[in-house]
Amino acid sequence: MLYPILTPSRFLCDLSGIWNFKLDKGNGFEEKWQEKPLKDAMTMPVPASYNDLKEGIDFRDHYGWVFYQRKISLPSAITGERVMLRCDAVTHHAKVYLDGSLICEHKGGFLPFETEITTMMTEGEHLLTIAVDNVIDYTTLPVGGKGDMLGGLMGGMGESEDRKPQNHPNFDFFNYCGITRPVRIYTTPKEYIRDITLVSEVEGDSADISYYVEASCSDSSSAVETGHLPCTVEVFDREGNKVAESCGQEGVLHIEQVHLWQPLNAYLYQVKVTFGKDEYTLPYGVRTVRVEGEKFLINEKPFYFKGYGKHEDTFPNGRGIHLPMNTKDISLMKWQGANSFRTSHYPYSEEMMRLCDEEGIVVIDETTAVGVNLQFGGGANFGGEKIGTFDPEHGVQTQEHHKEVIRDLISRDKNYACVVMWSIANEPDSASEGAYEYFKPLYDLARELDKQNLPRTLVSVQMGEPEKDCSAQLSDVICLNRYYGWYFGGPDLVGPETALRKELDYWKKVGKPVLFTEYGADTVMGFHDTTPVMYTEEYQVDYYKMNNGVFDEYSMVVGEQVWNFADFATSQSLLRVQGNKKGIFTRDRKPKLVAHYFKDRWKKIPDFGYKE
Ligand code: GCB
Repeated sequence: MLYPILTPSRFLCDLSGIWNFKLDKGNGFEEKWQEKPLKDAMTMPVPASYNDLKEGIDFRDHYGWVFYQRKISLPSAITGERVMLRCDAVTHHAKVYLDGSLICEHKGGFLPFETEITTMMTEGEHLLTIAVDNVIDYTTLPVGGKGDMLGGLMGGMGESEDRKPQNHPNFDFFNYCGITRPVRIYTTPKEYIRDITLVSEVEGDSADISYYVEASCSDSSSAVETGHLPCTVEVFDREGNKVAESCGQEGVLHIEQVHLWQPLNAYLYQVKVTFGKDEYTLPYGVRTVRVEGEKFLINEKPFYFKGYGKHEDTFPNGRGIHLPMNTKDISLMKWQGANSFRTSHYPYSEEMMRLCDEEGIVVIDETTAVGVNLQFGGGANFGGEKIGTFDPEHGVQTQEHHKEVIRDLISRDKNYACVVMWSIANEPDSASEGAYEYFKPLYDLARELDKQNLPRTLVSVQMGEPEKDCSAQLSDVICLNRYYGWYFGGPDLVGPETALRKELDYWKKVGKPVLFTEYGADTVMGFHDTTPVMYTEEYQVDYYKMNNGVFDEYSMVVGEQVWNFADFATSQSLLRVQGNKKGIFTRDRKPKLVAHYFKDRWKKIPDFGYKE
């Protein structure tokens, strides 16, 4: 799916601003709120998560639907064009109405969807309503559980009679929701470019970019392929010189003396596609990625990942897009010598992906599959009984939706040079019965859809036995979330060090690259002690020194992504002190002691060839 931009053939209008808003306590659809202006509405900015923007726990933890509404109209200058309404992310389930009629529905809170509104946008004002549901359960991604995921103690309690319905995230981040990324109207000519796919091969100092342009004509609902209009593709370098050109909807663009996209040294070409009257320009970096034995190769050189697991999490935006914070985060990463992050635990905004392409930040792109693990909360997710995550009757029912998410993610992100690996899931129950059968088709799907054949992984949880984890068979890179010295063994660091070595001895035999995608210790900024006790800044430093020392002993460890870049909001629980405090930076991006330790370490570790 193409990112919406303004071009000589495309008009673009951002509907960001203050919308009308109302919580639905259960009567919204019955009273047909979508049909008329909302009564007693409150104000709400779009895009943003709504939860932290008004006061009170009932507002913050609202369960179910909310309604957003505004009027829209179009300038007469665009009459005759195809008009699209695009929502970049609505968390988690959206029903979109125009003048009271349902025009589209979408499940999943972190990927874009769009619908054509050409014929409905007649002259004058129209009422746009977006109803948003935040309910998560065993059919959604992320997964909602039936008890508290952190507390084995609390796990079995589930819903008591006198509790009002509420979400129980089976994951450790606050269930922020609403219209979290821009809503836009854009136009195209009637015959238009529907999608562009680019795949690079590099040989010596030249590159061949294979391209595929999908084009459609919008008159028919079945979007007929059109081969009759001229299609040209031109590539321009940074200075605006044309360096390659081709005709037809499919072909190869040859670039001599190619400038490669390199981590922390990005180079983007502009690929301009013209199809009939339609024109679209895509920034594009040429680079290659592959795994060979124990190595992760970018542009054929062994890369070492230094960086983070992150969240899209700021105050008071929640998960709402925050362009200045994205820019600041990348600046802080560069200050420290970091070169990469994982989009834990959902796809990030397209603006962030474009920024990473520009800035040369390497990205592991993760789906929304977090919580596909019913062993959390002591495994007591079903009336106190333990049930298998992939139990056909009582387990998760997410596989079909999981496929949709993989399809939409690859369709959205396939051309970004920054994306070097697909993460199919975070901490699923991948060592349990049924896991291989659940995941094998998903890995196959990713391989089939991604013409670049990027490596695939799943990020594995410490609870499972490594020997049984299906990621050993399925993943191209073994990604480990490990908490030796925190959840496992803390405050002792000696026993955990031995245990970590023992585990790595096992992975060494598997013969694939190993990447630590999470390790960390909660640390409250300002807590200090001469004896480094848990939660102090000193303990966090010692914890990382121990773990990093062990990683350095193993040649197949190709990177360290710390958990987490910054402190972030979570559901309330006995283990969370106003959120998760494992940040290397605080939520407002002030460095903890350990940020300086990592700066020192990462500045000394080269991006390429660290363990040669
Ligand atoms: C994990 C999860 C992450 C949590 C983290 C923690 O393994 O992947 O979402 O926030 O642990 O801090 O417990």
